[in-house]
Amino acid sequence: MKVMIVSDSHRQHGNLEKAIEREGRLDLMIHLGDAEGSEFYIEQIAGCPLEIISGNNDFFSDLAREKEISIGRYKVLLTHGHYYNVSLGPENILEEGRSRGVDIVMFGHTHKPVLDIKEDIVLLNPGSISYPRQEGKKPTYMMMEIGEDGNATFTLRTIE
Ligand SMILES: [Mn+2]
Repeated sequence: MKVMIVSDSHRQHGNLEKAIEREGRLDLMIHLGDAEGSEFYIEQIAGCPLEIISGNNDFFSDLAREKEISIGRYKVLLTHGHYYNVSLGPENILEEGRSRGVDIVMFGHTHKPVLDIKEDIVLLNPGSISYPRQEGKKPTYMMMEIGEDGNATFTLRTIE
């Protein structure tokens, strides 16, 4: 099972189109907010189901603010992250994920990728596919693949 995780596209889809073309057939696309009304377009180009939540720039959106979904045997919290002050650090979102008992917390908002695989929980931020802010400022997204043993592997991917 192949899952693409993106965030903070802010109505710029060139890099997202490149990423989709590069990865080939997907089983699921996850968007962690700030699509700014482009969710139908994104679902169309993904060619697979889309799980999406609203971000702090989705003012008029009727998307859910957060979701808990299952991917394989993993329980996953999808949240943009601004409710947990992720710009200041991961402490609050980590606590929220642990209190909900999820296996993976996926968030965005900072436009900086994070992949922190702890013993009890995974913190994952794919960065921004459109407006990266980490050092080097390359657009990023994350791939999650579930193998035949049911285990997930995560890969941070960069667009040059
Ligand atoms: Mn954003």
